[in-house]
Amino acid sequence: MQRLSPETLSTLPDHVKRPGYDRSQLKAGIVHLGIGAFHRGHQAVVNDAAMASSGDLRWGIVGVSLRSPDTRDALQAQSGLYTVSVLDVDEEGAPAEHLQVVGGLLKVLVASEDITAVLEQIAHEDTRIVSLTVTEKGYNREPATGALRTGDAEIVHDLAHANAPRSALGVIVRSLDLRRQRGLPPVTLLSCDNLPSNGDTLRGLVLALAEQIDPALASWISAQCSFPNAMVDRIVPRTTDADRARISEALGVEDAWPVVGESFLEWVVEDHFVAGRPDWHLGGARFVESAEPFERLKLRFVNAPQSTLAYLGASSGIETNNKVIAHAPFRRFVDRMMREEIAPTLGTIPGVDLDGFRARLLARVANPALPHRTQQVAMDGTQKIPQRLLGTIADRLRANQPITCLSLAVAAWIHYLRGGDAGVTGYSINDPLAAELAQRIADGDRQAAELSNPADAERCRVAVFTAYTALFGDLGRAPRFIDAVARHTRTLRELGVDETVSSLMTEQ
Ligand code: CS2
Repeated sequence: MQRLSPETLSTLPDHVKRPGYDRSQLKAGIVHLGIGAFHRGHQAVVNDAAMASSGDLRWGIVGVSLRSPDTRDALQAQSGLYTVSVLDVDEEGAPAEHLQVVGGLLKVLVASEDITAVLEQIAHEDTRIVSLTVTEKGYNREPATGALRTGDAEIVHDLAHANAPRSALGVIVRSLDLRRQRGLPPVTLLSCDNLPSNGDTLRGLVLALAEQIDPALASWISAQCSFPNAMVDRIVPRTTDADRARISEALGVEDAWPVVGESFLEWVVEDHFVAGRPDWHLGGARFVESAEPFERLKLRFVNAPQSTLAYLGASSGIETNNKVIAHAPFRRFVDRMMREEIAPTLGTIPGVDLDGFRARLLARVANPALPHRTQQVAMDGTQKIPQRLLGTIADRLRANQPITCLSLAVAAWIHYLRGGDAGVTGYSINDPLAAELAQRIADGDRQAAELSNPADAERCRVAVFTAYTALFGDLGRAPRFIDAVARHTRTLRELGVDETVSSLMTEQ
């Protein structure tokens, strides 16, 4: 089979949407760090639509992989072209697929192979925006506070070798230094990761690192560059071999790395761009003065339920989130958690009806055409749980409100870390802090072994675990929190996930 490429574009079936502009006229205005599926199925799609509508072609994208050459290797032979498949079900419940070839990606650089090429690309006069989807762990931050983890191996490396950085933060700091030295204008740094106040967080981390390398550089960045906050939302699971085969078959040419996603897409961005920006609103993005309420909505009302379902499912042997939510007690549980315990912490958000939003989220997760693996969502819990669940719990405890369901979500994570239900096997914990987590669990078990009363022993296990301050902050020492979590971890271990959730739902 021939490859998807500029030469084979004209052979694609009519129903496949193609770039609506002349690719040869594109300039590389955007450098994107973390060229994974999410960026290719979200920002790049909006960017393509904006360029096609406005005719402003200064916004081609140069993608950067910090480590793995896989995306570059797959897309090089396709000149950066790839397919986005939108998978939904039609009115009769049958799967419906819409294919679109995205043209805005010019090339992919691999930082671990050629760091100079990456730094020079950002320090190029055409570059105006550096955007990022490097996942939560790519920010080298303390989970509870968002501060720079100065002891992190990558950061230690980048402080010693500022000219040849490995971390995203190090790449940004060094390339901004080159721009400053060359008298080039500043750029906008745009985080598109699921972090609270992601722009402010990125700014704080970049400045903290720059300050240690050269305080004058830190002042330049602080005065010249902007870091808008942004909320991003689209379910984009990892592409499977079956997706590759099906999409290539439909195209009539081989696409080595297409991306699959739902039709839902949200992008709410603060309009603070120091070097211009594409007309992304023409592609469905919204520009606002403050993204904060939308970010909170996303983390607490989309990501928290997704993580909760993933831990319930992964620890009871269910492979994908759509199957977890198809189980009635799990669905009722997450619905109740959202309605009773999360929604009241969200306040009023302009233009958002929380009941409608909740129903739509549950339907999005249930989409059978787009299975999202529980293990994929469950990974990197230390990097996700604080902003997805713990902030909400802390807010509720401050207001003296119940945390019955939220504490079960945290307990489900702990249950998952401990190996899940009896009989569930075959997964390992994928988390940058996995060793620390395992150590805390072992310490808790050892201390609990001294206690004869099972309730005291369970409380002890949980208290040792949640005393991990870098993750739980002060919340980890709050007796109400420890008691609530311990009640659930014990039931989960003794009865398993299904019975724990089912009995909670009949209890109320
Ligand atoms: C998911 C997200 O993998 C995960 O942790 O919760 O990727 C989620 O699907 C997106 O944030 C939805 O916008």
